[in-house]
Amino acid sequence: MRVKTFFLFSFFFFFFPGGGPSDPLPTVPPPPLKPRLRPCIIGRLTRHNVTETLPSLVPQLTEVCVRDIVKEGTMKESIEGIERFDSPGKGRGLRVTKAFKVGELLFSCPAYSCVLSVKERGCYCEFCFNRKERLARCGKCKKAFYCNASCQKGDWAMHKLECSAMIAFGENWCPSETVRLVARILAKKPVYLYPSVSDVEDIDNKRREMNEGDIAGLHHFYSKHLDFPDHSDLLLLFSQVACNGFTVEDEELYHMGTALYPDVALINHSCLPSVIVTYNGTMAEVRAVQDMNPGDEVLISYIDLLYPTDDRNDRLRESYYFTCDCQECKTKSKDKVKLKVHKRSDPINPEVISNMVRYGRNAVREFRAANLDSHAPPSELLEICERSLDKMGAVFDDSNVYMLHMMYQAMGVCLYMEDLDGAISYGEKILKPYCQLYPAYSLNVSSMYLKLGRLYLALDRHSTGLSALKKALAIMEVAHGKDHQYLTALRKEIASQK
Ligand SMILES: *[C@@H]1O[C@H](CO)[C@@H](O)[C@H](O)[C@H]1NC(C)=O
Ligand SMILES: *[C@@H]1O[C@H](CO)[C@@H](O)[C@H](O)[C@H]1NC(C)=O
Ligand SMILES: *[C@@H]1O[C@H](CO)[C@@H](O)[C@H](O)[C@H]1NC(C)=O
Ligand SMILES: *[C@@H]1O[C@H](CO)[C@@H](O)[C@H](O)[C@H]1NC(C)=O
Ligand SMILES: CC(=O)N[C@H]1CO[C@H](CO)[C@@H](O)[C@@H]1O
Ligand SMILES: [Zn+2]
Ligand SMILES: [Zn+2]
Ligand SMILES: [Zn+2]
Repeated sequence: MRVKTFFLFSFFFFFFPGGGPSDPLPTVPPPPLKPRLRPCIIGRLTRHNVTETLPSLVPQLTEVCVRDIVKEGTMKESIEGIERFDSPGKGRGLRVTKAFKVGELLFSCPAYSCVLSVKERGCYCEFCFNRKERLARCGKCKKAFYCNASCQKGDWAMHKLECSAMIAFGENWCPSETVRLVARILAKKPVYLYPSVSDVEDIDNKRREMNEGDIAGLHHFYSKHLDFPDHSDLLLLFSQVACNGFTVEDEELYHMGTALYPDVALINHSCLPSVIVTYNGTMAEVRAVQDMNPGDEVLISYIDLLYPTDDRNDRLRESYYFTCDCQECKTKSKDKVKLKVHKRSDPINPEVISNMVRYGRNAVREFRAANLDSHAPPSELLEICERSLDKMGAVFDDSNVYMLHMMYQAMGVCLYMEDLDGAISYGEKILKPYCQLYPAYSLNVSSMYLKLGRLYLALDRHSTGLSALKKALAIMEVAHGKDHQYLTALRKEIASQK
């Protein structure tokens, strides 16, 4: 999945007799309310999954962008100030034809297809992704929530793929989010691209295995409503969605859903991005985070920019099949601070440091594996964090990114366990290095200010809380735009404290 988060490719599926009632448009009963979980439930465990091997996918696959499967997805010539260009060897990209200032909207893009995460049901409308206090739920499955009958109606073409199936499968209804998105794409009957056999054969085994699991899940949960293309087309489609899908996140960076944005998928990667993508309902909005001049390429980051150059490029190769050659990757100017070690009178042996880096990377993986095994109790996750922080702390400074990574995870676990003081103490250590290591307008930084600010307020530390929220607000004005509903809500939150 493009942009920062790695999407969980899960493929549990259980066999259970299918079938179910036919599909009339259900009526909305008086809204049975589900309490709003925000703004302060900030702790949920992360759900990243990563392929560890280097896939040997043919390069064309990244070029064969989602646009090839999505007929309507062609960029409209009418976006003023933006044009497509093809640079030989580098593939396609977008560039600006006029100047844009920091915080200016370059363009917004409706989702070709999107799906709300199962975990977020009841917090957001399934159709427009608006966050509302009182959502009405589907009278039939009682699982999908909407603003009102018109949102429900608007969503029915997609929801009917799942409504009766969820009733029929009950507890056993568990397609992955990728499967759910692919089902929606298929329901829109895009024009398929017919890949040559070699494209599909070059998909590495691990990814192929995941895709096979997802294809089985698709057939299992969606066969009633969909005609499926060939197996090889499906394999390719799943790979394309993996490369081109965007994870939709809220202002605290919690995963809300997954979507396809064909025009945004045209934007190339840089570790020094010129734009940032945020979400307004189901729309993606692209705003400048650097002043841009005519001719400048529009560049976003596909990955988390916290990590040093080698780690970033491992991630890019694993997931997007290319190596970045941006200025930061060439000069590695931030690597040294990112890997900061303790100052000692006798310098630490380089071998000790590189061993510790290896240990740090393993700790990241170990935590991720334990986190994905949803049976691991929070206390065990916290122990992994604390153990690795202890060990790395002998060599690494607190601002070292491997330390920060584990502190960030620990903070997530504390929030999950509602240990607000624990969360604050990790958050306070994280914040300053985040501000130094991330670019000037980073959602990782603004979301950390938000989480901390809300934690302080929850513990009645008003002035500290307010000043953190104001810091978040300043970044979000650039990233989300001054009128975004998150900002309106945040300004209210700030005003209500006075
Ligand atoms: C940065 O933000 C992304 C979500 O956009 C998140 O997945 C990632 O864990 C964050 N990284 C850190 C180190 O906070
Ligand atoms: C995570 O990805 C690996 C493949 O890299 C897969 O085998 C594993 O099942 C995935 N975990 C979950 C929970 O989906
Ligand atoms: C239903 O909710 C949507 C989204 O909030 C809104 O735009 C629309 O006007 C509402 N429709 C009716 C009939 O209330
Ligand atoms: C969000 O989208 C709505 C319409 O869907 C639009 O009126 C509003 O201006 C957008 N907000 C921002 C901050 O772009
Ligand atoms: C989609 C696309 O054009 N990707 C290119 C982005 O830039 C790198 C090099 O910096 C290319 O390798 C990609 O193909
Ligand atoms: Zn709605
Ligand atoms: Zn329903
Ligand atoms: Zn780079």
